[in-house]
Amino acid sequence: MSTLLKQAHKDQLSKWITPSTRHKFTLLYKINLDGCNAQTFHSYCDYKGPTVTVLYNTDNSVYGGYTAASWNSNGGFITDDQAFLFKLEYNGKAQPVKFPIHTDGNNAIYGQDNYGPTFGRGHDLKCFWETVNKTGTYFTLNGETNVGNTYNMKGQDKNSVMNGHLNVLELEVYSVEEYNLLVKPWVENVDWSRKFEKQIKDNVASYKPLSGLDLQQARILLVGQVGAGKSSYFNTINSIFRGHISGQANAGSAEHSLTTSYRMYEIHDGYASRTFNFRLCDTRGLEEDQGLNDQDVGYILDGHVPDRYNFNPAIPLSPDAEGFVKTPAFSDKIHCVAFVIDASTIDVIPEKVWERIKAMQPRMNYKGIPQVVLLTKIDRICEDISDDVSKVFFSPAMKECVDKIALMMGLPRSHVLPVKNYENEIGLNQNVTILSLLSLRRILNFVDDFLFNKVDEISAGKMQAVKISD
Ligand SMILES: Nc1nc2c(ncn2[C@@H]2O[C@H](COP(=O)(O)OP(=O)(O)OP(=O)(O)O)[C@@H](O)[C@H]2O)c(=O)[nH]1
Ligand SMILES: [Mg+2]
Repeated sequence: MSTLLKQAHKDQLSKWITPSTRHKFTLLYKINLDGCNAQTFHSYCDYKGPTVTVLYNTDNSVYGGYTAASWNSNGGFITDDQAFLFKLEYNGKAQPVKFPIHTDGNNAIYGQDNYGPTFGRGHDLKCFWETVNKTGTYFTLNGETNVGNTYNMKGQDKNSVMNGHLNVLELEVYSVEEYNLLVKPWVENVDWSRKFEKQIKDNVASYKPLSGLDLQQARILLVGQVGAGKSSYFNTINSIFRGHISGQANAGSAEHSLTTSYRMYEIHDGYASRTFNFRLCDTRGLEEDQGLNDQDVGYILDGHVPDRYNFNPAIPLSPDAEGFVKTPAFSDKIHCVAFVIDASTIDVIPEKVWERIKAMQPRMNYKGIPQVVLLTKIDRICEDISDDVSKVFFSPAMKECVDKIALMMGLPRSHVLPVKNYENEIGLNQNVTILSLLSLRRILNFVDDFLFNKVDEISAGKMQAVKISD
């Protein structure tokens, strides 16, 4: 489940709240996740400072209200001369309009335990009260839309903002905080120059796995939730070396995983036949009730799964499957795992998907396989990064996200690698390229750590053998 507030919405709201100031939006409450219940809303949103409530209706209109005051459940009106109602989209088209509160700021919001978010006396926008159950794909909210009482609607009415109804697909409440970019980056020594881009590109292109292990190509496994950006990561790296945007792997949005077969992608040096000494192994996405499971991952880690193996949710992978590699060599195995996690959805990843991710880790730990997190879609969590990817290590929102994921995954922060995949671009961008290659170079360093350990293990084994034969 993802959050619906787009970066363009955040930028617009940010301008309305305080122009020329950056704001961070943190999801507090979401009816599809938490249930549409007034007490639940208050338990998540009371005393949280400024918040924005956003409704997404069945006609693709997006609207809501902002208040700089905290919600409470005391049963009275709250004054706030900064509050406003707004519309962002109407029938799927951007139509941003701010509806400010009348000057005294009285009756801005109403805080009562059995009322959901409620704006204005009368009420201009009372989203719901008590509990509303979902009917089919949407919620028929039981609130009121008597707009124009407390907020200046600038000639608009409930039809031109809310399509005259309260049938919503989603309602989200975000806390809003001002923030500034950090003065000092939290990752240092990253140079965003053309020279550095070339250097790191050469570095990755000339990567060779440690000798003595009969390994030509290191295998990096991409695993993660449906739509996290696994295939897009391969496309991004592939594009960089192709010299233009490429969509070799099928990427996009779908209810279930778009990638259905296991692919061990090679990267070519431009259009030459030479391929690099690593492969990116793309998998089917994890879902609550289907998709890759712990046992499939075990087979992949051990090198049993052939390229292009088609995952069938109805038939679990077994040694009887066609092409199953019965006696895999070390070169068939996985040498580093990259958990691909969408930075913009970390607060709404379903519990079951987390459980699936976490369940894979003990197996990897036991085998000593290094794990990293590729934190994708970072352009969606911070407006500065969306404008300019080189701001990534100056962004407090990004740092907080990295810290959170590191904690959730039980990995050091240095294993969490932010990336912005190529997705809507039509040409390569130096900063996007540098950040992607930084992540890949880190991964290859982790592969080397694993290989060094393997070599140590082999020589320790030989020593042991010599001792025994002595
Ligand atoms: N804004 C943004 N969108 C991204 C990024 N990475 C991927 N996307 C988009 O996210 C959607 C899903 O990406 P995919 O690469 O298909 O995700 P996947 O993990 O391979 O998904 P499945 O194969 O379905 O499990 C696509 O529409 C991508 O364009 C990113 O860094 N930023
Ligand atoms: Mg995919």
